[in-house]
Amino acid sequence: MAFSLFGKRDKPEQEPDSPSSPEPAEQKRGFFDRMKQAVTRTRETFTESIGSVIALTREVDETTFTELEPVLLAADLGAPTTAIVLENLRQRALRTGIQGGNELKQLLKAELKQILDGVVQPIYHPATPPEVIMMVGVNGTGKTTTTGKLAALFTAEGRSVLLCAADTFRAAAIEQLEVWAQRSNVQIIKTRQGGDPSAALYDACAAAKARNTQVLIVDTAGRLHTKTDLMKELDKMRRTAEKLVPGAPHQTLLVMDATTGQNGLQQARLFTEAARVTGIVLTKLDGTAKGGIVLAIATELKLPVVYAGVGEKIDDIIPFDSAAFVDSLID
Ligand SMILES: Nc1nc2c(ncn2[C@@H]2O[C@H](COP(=O)(O)OP(=O)(O)OP(=O)(O)O)[C@@H](O)[C@H]2O)c(=O)[nH]1
Ligand SMILES: [Mg+2]
Repeated sequence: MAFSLFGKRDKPEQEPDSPSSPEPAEQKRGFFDRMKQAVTRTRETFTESIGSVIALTREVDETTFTELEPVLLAADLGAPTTAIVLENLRQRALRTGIQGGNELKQLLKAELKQILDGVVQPIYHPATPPEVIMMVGVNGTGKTTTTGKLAALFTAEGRSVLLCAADTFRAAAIEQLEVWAQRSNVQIIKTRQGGDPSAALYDACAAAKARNTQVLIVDTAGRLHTKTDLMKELDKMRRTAEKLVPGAPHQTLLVMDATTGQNGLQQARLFTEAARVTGIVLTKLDGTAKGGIVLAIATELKLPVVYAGVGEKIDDIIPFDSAAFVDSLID
């Protein structure tokens, strides 16, 4: 493959299925290693704190759970999720009659994985292209960067991609997306700054259909869920896409900044209700010790994290995998 999903684009002229393609197992290893690296800060604090709880645990009892509570809260699981995890853990511990701390660690891992798997939904890819993916969220979370990264990721998977610059609001937003389009070597449809984003989207849908492009990724302007006009604008964009492409947008991804923690979660809750979000992209996971927000997203938003952003470079994106995440979080 020209572009090992997580490596550099070193031989762009090669076919996607050329012999240098990483094997799926190798690719999975790559995802795992990158996830492990991204949650280093969370793991270090989490594992250390769990370690000290376990070190004191001769027998798993109520004190163990009381001591575990601040550890989960510190990793940003949030109060409701922490309560759910502890209660389920109590039940599991009772059922299985566990003794030592290491068994408790394994049960905790199983519990966290189950929470994440509980909200996974199969992604619907339409039989007839294009698949339209809308990127939404509050200001500065990483929508444009993620749009660029996804363009490269999908291209590396052998899918054709078109970008739509539907942030006509912020100065230089269109130019920013153009840079990403060049980096991933994909086409872009744009209008002038201040223009109607729905008009740009209309043109992009028409172009994607005419060119038989497989994926159309729409970068929208940052907005607060409280700005009614701006939320209506998103609605208008949805309707425009639907008019040209049946079922579009097929995915609406809310881009959330992991470093904003519980505040971001509150915003996201209101946003998901208003914008019919289908999944979360959690960015800046590399810069936080509060990676536990992934679990709060699952229990409180009932939405899966589908991609994690782990840096500012084009290949700093990982398709989210619950097993890799939990194994990375707890040693
Ligand atoms: N460390 C890190 N930085 C990121 C990540 N994703 C985005 N960023 C940075 O976050 C900043 C904002 O990214 P943008 O992509 O412009 O965010 P946006 O949501 O499009 O912003 P607006 O369009 O203004 O709402 C940039 O400096 C990016 O480099 C990530 O996964 N990790
Ligand atoms: Mg942007």
